[in-house]
Amino acid sequence: MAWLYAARRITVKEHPMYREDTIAAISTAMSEAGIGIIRVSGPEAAEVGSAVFVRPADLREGRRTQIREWEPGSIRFGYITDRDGQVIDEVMLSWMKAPHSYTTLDTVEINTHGGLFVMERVLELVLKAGARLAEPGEFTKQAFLGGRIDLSRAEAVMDLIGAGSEYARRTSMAQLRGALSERIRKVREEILYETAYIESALDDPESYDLEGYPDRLGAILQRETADLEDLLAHAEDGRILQDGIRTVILGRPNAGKSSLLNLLAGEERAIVTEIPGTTRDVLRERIRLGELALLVSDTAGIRSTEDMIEEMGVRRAREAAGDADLLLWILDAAQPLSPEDRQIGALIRDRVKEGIRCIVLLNKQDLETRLREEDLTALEEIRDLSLPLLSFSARTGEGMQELEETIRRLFHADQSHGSNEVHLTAMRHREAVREALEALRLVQHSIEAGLSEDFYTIDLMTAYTALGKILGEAVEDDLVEEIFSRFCMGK
Ligand SMILES: Nc1nc2c(ncn2[C@@H]2O[C@H](COP(=O)(O)OP(=O)(O)OP(=O)(O)O)[C@@H](O)[C@H]2O)c(=O)[nH]1
Ligand SMILES: [Mg+2]
Repeated sequence: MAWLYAARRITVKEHPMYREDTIAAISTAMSEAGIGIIRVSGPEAAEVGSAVFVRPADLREGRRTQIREWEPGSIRFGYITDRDGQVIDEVMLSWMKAPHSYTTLDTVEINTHGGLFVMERVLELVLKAGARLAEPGEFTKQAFLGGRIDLSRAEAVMDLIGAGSEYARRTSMAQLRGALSERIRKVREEILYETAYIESALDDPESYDLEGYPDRLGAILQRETADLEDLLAHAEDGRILQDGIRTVILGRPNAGKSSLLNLLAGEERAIVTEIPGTTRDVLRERIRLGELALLVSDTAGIRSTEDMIEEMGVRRAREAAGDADLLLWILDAAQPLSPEDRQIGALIRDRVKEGIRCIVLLNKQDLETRLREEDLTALEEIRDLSLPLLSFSARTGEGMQELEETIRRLFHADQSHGSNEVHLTAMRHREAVREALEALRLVQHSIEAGLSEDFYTIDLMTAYTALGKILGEAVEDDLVEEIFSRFCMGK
């Protein structure tokens, strides 16, 4: 049966993409630093290491150092020498024996002094000794082909390196440790079990009874589709939180938009004056708010104006609002509502109806206020949207805590804790889940239509294969190449 082959784990040597090469690269940053690491991985790693590295005692006695004889997991001091015996650097060298290494293959790591020239000289010697220069992501690819991690976990390595917030770090780490894989694997195992049951019953009707089975299968599928739908429902939030929430500050001139940006950034990024129309262009800043990352745009205050430059700024503000995940509408609470506020209210309404989230900040609470919450909730343009309203002061920082909490709540950032810490951040994963869902729904239709059991198995296997793509089973080699090529060098 074909599905049995798909379910079997193939080992690295059987994999069509496996190459017997020993590869090497500088794994630390290509800049000056205290240390630099040159990683060598593959069947000849120990021999390549021994060709360039010598321990002090061996050097004195004119012997080569035999790394392969060391205890696995050991790290030793010594010199990197070139062919003429000239010492290039003093290093620490660690030896990890297959399969207990990052790549699952024999691995040597050379900790050199972190000068660019030094690292490159050492790498050059390593390559002369028989290693091939690694491609970007190739060490992680070895780990994948070696069966140590599946594809979703390999992708998480890249996300973890790129993580720009505590939130992103936590979800990538959960995925790296296999949270997503586990959840997907559980669903797949159930599907496989049911398929096997149906096939056995069809082969051997005397030992297996299919009486009442469709109902039982229907109940299982109901639970599974609900589980996958739940994953999809939170996928978009997951992506937004991972990349950083694109946040646009809107409001009429002088409301305090630039002051808010400065408060969030913790420094004076934008010019703040008491003159309305100070900000003309869109200003973007990457900001960390607690565990979240925000990509904040400060915009020109929205009003009708004769000033051509300001008018262009207003147009850009409107455009930015269309391209946001979150709008922060800031109002000057020391002033009563104005026609411009209603204009902005209309703009907000249109965006919110498109699914963009919005928080309203009643700013300047440190002054005597002339604008109350009721005035806003009564505002025709936004009355039925039930937007969160917060009292705020960009001067004193009042309301910052609530702002952070409200953002977390709107993007379900807290649900990534505990059992729900799985987020489908990659488009590739979402498509696979969608495909699987579609197939499982077809099975449900077949059950409802009273079709015979052999109709179920094809769609069940489609769902099984679709979910396997997340783990990297049954994916095209091209896709694997594509995914790893997005990695950085040396990982
Ligand atoms: N008292 C008080 N003043 C504030 C507060 N927030 C902003 N201001 C003042 O309001 C004025 C306008 O602030 P900005 O941040 O420049 O306002 P803006 O919305 O960026 O204005 P434009 O760029 O002109 O659209 C400045 O004088 C700020 O110091 C606040 O919370 N309390
Ligand atoms: Mg401004």
